[in-house]
Amino acid sequence: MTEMLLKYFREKQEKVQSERVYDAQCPYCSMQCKMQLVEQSIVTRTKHMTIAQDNPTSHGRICIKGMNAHQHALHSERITSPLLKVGGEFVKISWNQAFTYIGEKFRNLKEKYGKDSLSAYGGGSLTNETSYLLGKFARVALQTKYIDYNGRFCMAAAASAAKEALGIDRGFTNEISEIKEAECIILVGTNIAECQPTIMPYFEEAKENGAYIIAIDPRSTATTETAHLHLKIKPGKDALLANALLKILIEEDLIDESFINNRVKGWQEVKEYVERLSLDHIAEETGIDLSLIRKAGRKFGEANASMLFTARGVEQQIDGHDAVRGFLNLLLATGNFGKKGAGYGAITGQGNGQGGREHGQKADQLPGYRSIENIEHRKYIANIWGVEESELPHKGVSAYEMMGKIHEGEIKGMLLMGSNPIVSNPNANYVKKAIESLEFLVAVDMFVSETAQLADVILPCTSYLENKGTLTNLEGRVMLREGARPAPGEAKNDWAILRGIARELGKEQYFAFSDVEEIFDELRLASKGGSADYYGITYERIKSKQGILWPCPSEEHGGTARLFENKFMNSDEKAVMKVIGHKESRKEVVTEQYPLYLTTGRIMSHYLTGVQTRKTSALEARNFESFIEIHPSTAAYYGIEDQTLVKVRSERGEIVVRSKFSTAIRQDTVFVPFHWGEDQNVNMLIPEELDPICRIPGFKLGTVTITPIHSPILN
Ligand SMILES: Nc1nc2c(c(=O)[nH]1)N[C@H]1C(S)=C(S)[C@@H](COP(=O)(O)OP(=O)(O)OC[C@H]3O[C@@H](n4cnc5c(=O)[nH]c(N)nc54)[C@H](O)[C@@H]3O)O[C@H]1N2
Ligand SMILES: Nc1nc2c(c(=O)[nH]1)N[C@H]1C(S)=C(S)[C@@H](COP(=O)(O)OP(=O)(O)OC[C@H]3O[C@@H](n4cnc5c(=O)[nH]c(N)nc54)[C@H](O)[C@@H]3O)O[C@H]1N2
Ligand code: SF4
Ligand SMILES: [Mo]
Repeated sequence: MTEMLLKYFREKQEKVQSERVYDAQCPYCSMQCKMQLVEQSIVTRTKHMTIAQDNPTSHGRICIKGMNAHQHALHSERITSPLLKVGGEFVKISWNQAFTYIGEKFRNLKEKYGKDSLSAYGGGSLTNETSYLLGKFARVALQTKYIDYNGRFCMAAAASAAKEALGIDRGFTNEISEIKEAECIILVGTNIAECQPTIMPYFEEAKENGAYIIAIDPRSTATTETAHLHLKIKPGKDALLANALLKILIEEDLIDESFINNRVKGWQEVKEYVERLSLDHIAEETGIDLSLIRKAGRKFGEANASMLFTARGVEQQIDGHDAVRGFLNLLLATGNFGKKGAGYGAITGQGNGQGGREHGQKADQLPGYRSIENIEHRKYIANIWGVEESELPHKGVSAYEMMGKIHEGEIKGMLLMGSNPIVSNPNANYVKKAIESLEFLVAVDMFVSETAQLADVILPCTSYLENKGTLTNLEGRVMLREGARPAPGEAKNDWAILRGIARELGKEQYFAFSDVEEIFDELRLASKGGSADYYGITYERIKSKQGILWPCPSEEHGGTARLFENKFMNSDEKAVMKVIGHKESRKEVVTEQYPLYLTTGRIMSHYLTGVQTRKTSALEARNFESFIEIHPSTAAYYGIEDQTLVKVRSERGEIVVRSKFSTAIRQDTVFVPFHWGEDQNVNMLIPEELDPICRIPGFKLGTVTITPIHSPILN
């Protein structure tokens, strides 16, 4: 009887079940894996699952974050109507009320303190269309010079290094499929196995084809474990190591003289400089055995085609620009550009980290990677926007420096879109005070993040499932995200929110877009002739070709798979080498009071400040709190046991996290991820110094002391 009943119900279930499938693209890392959300209604219940879709970059792969991404987008804590803070509590208001109130506040601040009292702060999760519009919104609607974004913390060093050395910053100089053609690959400060997991098969294939892989990281990670050689460097010493490798290439006669003579400037100075350096001294300073450095240099130089990839381990340093230049010197000296299986890749971080830095959210940039200080560039963009060149503001300051401008009283109001700065900025206590002291803060988010909690108004935006637009992946491939699911409640697309506020500021005519594709068409024009030229890319073409690699200057152009085959992009078509001197003095060094190096980064299951992944039960179940990775011998010295609470203190603040013993880390170094806020926010410990060239903070190097917390209840 029971079986019959079950059969009856099963059959009935199948009858009433309905299924909807939404095409999607992962909201997280720069691989931008294609996927589908399957929504099944079964009697009274709706079930969701994410499945992978084939595409030229991720080939039908997704990782654990992608697989569970829908959990945050469908979460009950999504904000579904505008919220106004009244007496310390958020109350729901209508969009009309919100826009009117924001317009009034921004206008008042402008009248009282001037245009530059307003600011915009963006992020690399925003689509190209929103990034473009946010840049235009700051310059045309707010009319302020103060705009920057979280990409300043992410790609600034690699971007500025590639731009100066090679004349263009496209992340990867080659299509991703060329990785398998390389004979030697150096991975510097990148943990791709946890941070871009679906890229790993490319490296595995390269290995199967005989490639030799070298990883440079102070920790053993899932990535270094796949390498043939791991150089376990002391944090912050990468620039020195790059010079040592170059000296070895010279000593071993592995330099490509003809490539240098024809295509590179600055070689003599660099050569003379590194020849004077002592390899023994560098080995001691970097903490790496000289024989291993020599082996790495030989393998790299002897290969017919070598590739080198950098990520935040080497870039998020106060000499990040120079350190990347040091590694670019190696590729230039060996002629490893413009041919199959040879080239450079800055492994982009956020989903639209690449496109987000090309279209004008950066303080000194206009769309198409144009410069806001170049008169021709200003005129071109002013013309597209229909304003006078003289009306365009000049460059502002970098993201962290905006916090200084708030403290100084120069910035009074901010529109925050797609970032959680009180958790992601260095020197986080100072940053929290800055945000708290703003006269008016509007946060546009899906959730009440730690920073949104401090806002006067929170505006609900749509998620990756609901917001259509283009994003540019780590190869430079412009992809179209469908965003076809209806928005929950009254949530709006970011670009529509900008249009609504612009209207209140009397600038409606500049933002009168009725559809996201119209914004893209304006972006195409604005980028035309710029170094990030998207002019030839249309929604139709993206759909039919599954993404197009920029530069793509005309609709007849197929996109650019490999850069620099015949020329570099600097005006004289040559690449530029740079002498990397060592001004170590600005970096923190361990002292008796703060005897350990602190480095920070990521783990597989969480994303950035965790606002989205901490709302994802499948991920939260894996790691629900932060930790400190520490060598057991170091822990023993401080009387710390495994899995116990530890106070970690720097000159700027302190946090409490749980110990996690690992022999994989250097004994002089501890590692803490940055996915948690409040008393686990590791950025309260991170110094405020910035790289003088690209203004990236040194997230990868602080000095701390640690003490056990002997609490029988807590432990
Ligand atoms: N799971 C997950 N994936 C992500 C993200 C995430 O939050 N979680 N974020 C995305 C974003 S925005 C970014 S920017 C990327 C970041 O991607 P990665 O840069 O690969 O990630 P990190 O963990 O920050 O740092 C990489 C490695 O640098 C090492 N490192 C630390 N100090 C040094 C040093 O001084 N020298 C060298 N050579 N190495 C050092 C760390 O031990 C770490 O293993 O990941 C993207 N993907
Ligand atoms: N110690 C340390 N600090 C670091 C780093 C490190 O390695 N170590 N890495 C740095 C790096 S590389 C990065 S990229 C930054 C990132 O740090 P943040 O800029 O703070 O990035 P998220 O945590 O992703 O915050 C994004 C916020 O935007 C919301 N959001 C997501 N998608 C959208 C959208 O489409 N529209 C809108 N309006 N909102 C959206 C999310 O809900 C979330 O609240 O952190 C930096 N900070
Ligand atoms: S987090 Fe990155 S690798 Fe994982 S599914 Fe998303 S885009 Fe792909
Ligand atoms: Mo990033």
